[in-house]
Amino acid sequence: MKIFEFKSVESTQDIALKKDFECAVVTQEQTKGRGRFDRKWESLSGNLFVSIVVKADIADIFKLVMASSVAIREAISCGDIKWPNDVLINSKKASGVLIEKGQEGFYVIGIGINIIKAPKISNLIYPATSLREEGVETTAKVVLEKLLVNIKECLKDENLYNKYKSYLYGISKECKINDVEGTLIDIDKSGFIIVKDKEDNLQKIFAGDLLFKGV
Ligand code: BT5
Repeated sequence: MKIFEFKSVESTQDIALKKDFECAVVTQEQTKGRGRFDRKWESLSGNLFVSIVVKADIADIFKLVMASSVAIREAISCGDIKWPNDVLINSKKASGVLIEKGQEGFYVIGIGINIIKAPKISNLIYPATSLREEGVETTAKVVLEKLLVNIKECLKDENLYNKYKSYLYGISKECKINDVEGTLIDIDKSGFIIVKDKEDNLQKIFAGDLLFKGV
């Protein structure tokens, strides 16, 4: 896979969104890194910022979600996946994923992993952490190499859903998502989370910010 490497860019997503072949765009630093819902992704130099262009269509979205988070989890050998695809270490956020539609027939998986530094942001529900702060010493380059191999393998893995579930954080915990409060029961094969609400109804939810009580 071709890898485009930069020293500093606004966002690797913007470059990758223009590519119409499978490749990866990586940078040492981002000046306008972004998260989901147009939120900011703090991009400190020394951490990993990569956007991977893959052939896919809308029906594959949940597969991309699962493959990216399992690939990250296995590349760093620690942590839990918080639905849909954050990776938390000790309930703190070390990695985030942004999936966007690229050129016709392609999707872009944007991955940020805090390798050596976590940004200091106050009032976060899931405080930021880095691998270094959690006692894992590695480099962006080493994690990137593993990640690219893992993503390819995960996209072909027939056991991906079970692997994803095995790393998933919060089953049976009390949670809140959008305006639904209850207990996280499960996640189905299409990517919906199933929450048992206070009236004991099962609610299926596809998108939103999942929060857990006491975290
Ligand atoms: C994400 O969004 O977690 C997706 C992050 C994707 C970043 C990658 S880096 C390579 C590629 N190029 C880009 O421009 N983006 C992608 P979301 O779930 O919306 O989380 C964003 C929220 O996480 C922010 O509102 C902050 O609360 C928090 N946050 C921001 N920067 C963080 C960091 N470095 N570490 C941990 N939490 C952070």
